Amino acid sequence: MATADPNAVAAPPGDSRNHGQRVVVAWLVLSAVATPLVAVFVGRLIPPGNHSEQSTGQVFDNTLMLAVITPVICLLAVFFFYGLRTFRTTSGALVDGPPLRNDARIQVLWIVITSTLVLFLAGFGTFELLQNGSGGGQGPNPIAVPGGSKFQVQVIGQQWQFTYRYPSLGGLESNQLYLPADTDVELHVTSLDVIHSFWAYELGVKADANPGVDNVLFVRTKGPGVFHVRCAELCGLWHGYMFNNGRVVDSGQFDAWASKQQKLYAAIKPFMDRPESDGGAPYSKTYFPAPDRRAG
Ligand SMILES: [Cu+2]
Repeated sequence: MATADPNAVAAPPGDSRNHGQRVVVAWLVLSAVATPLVAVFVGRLIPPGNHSEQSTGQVFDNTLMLAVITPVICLLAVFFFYGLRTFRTTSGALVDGPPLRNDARIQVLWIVITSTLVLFLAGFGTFELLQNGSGGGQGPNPIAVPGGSKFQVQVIGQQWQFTYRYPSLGGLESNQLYLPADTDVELHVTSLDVIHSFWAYELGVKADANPGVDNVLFVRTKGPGVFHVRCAELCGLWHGYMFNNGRVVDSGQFDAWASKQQKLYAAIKPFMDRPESDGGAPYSKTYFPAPDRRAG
């Protein structure tokens, strides 16, 4: 009596020539449906938010990258579930699947698609970086400088807080970062002691705060809102507590805040300042480690 050969290759279900076509059709349909849905509905949820032109630009970049990657995820999903459903063994017997042979068309297609994707993303990322610095600190000599007048704020990191100095408000110092809405802001980020990193999350800007370095970054604020400021560089024991909220406010609110802070600052400044002759630090764009007092 003839017995079944345990090493026999199982015949592929259906017409094996159609598997590739079916996968491609399912993939194209799923991608055509999923990509716009992802771009429209998921894109708006992507960090860092829309408090500045820079952060809006980053949301756009992230949305575009997500849209580009959606067909890739769709292909993986279709391939996985098609394979799972079509080639799943039901007999329970462990047998080898049909032999796989190379297909030059698939290999060429794979190389072309992946190369195109990678080169596109590299080109796109480089373009966006050169266009506006993408919200990063640009060092003391920035290359992507927006035109027009800019509202200047100096950000000084120290263990373990940020101090904000407003040259246009008579050198006012505050531990609150208030910025006027719809304004080009030029931030000068530096440190008194160790390396910190100034990260205004919803504004989409981040710059290292290094002693001895005036790290310039630009941000164009949008409408009023609250944003988070964090130190993003491990800077010592209380690094985890080096955070605060900042505010973008309209011009009336900003002026009210500024005049209130100026009065407060005028009242406490005599107690903060020590003359240079007594070892006090003069106003500077940068500082070096171990000054014997706070900035200002
Ligand atoms: Cu820090």
